[in-house]
Amino acid sequence: MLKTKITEKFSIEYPIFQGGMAWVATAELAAAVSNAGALGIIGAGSMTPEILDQEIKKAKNLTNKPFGVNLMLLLPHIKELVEVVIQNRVAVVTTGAGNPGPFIDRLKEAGIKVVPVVPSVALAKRVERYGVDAIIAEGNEAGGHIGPLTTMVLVPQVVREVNLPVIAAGGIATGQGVAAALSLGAQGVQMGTRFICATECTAHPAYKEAILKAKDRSTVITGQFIGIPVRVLKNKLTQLYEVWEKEYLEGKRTKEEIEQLGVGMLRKAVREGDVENGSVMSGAIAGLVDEIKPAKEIIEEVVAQAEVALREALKNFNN
Ligand code: TUI
Repeated sequence: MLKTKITEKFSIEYPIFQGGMAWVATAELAAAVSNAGALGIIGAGSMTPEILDQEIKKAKNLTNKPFGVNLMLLLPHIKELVEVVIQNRVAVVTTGAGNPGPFIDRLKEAGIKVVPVVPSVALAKRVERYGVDAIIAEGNEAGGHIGPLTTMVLVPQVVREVNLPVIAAGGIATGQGVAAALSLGAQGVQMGTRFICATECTAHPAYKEAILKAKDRSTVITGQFIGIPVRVLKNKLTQLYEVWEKEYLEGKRTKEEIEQLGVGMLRKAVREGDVENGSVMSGAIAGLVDEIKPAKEIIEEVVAQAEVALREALKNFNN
């Protein structure tokens, strides 16, 4: 069940990608997700080329299934990271936070499937011309660095405008969300926040606890005014952002000062467990995540829920 163009193209059992979250998505999580029949993804956003090389090798020891690597395109050493994924013949590369154009030919020549995350129809059409394999349309319900549009409006417009399979991301943590994404024309989903609370995720227990405790209004967007919108859980750091962003609008602080506020803060939250002063990146759907369990159980639950939700929706429609 739930076979789509995505399961076919990526040789996976379920049309589910795990978000390649920086500092969070290590080899352990990626391998567990891939072993469970979805696509695990190592988040290279926090890694040096040497560490990424080690993580890929670790994942290969933990799974025989395909897995991916997410490349955060704003990193200064992005070219070296591209070389590492090519040398290691990784099955899939997803990209985020920029236009992957300059790297696509090299990745494709190496036989790597390329799947960019896009926040707009314009970028979706551009990357389609470059010859990518699928597109992740990520709405601003997602955690971390986000674009301006919601999943509800972005996904169907990308689906209409491109001839590639589309994976919906942002705000999906349950099978009901998967059913909604498929109804919008997506052929698969990417989930990030739900997998932070996988047993195999190596994030600090306090980070997982913060996600479990979150409610519907627990996330906010910081950095909006300086052009780097990032969705995080409210805490002492976001209160400071609020004050500094107000001061920025009054001309009392510079863009650079506000940028500095975030430096090293994701690591502080994910690895040190300082969820008050660190940046606790989380999707807006955190309120629906209320259990830590193995990736396999998360995936099986989500797939079972999706099948029920799709059937129920049709039944309600026909009544
Ligand atoms: O990349 C993400 N989410 C992230 S990256 C990250 S690390 C970070 N930390 C602090 C500040 C900034 C980054 C944390 N979360 N999601 C995928 C994503 N891609 N969201 C938005 C975009 C995007 C934005 C602009 C993709 C392409 C793009 O293109 C601009 C252009 O050149 O056309």
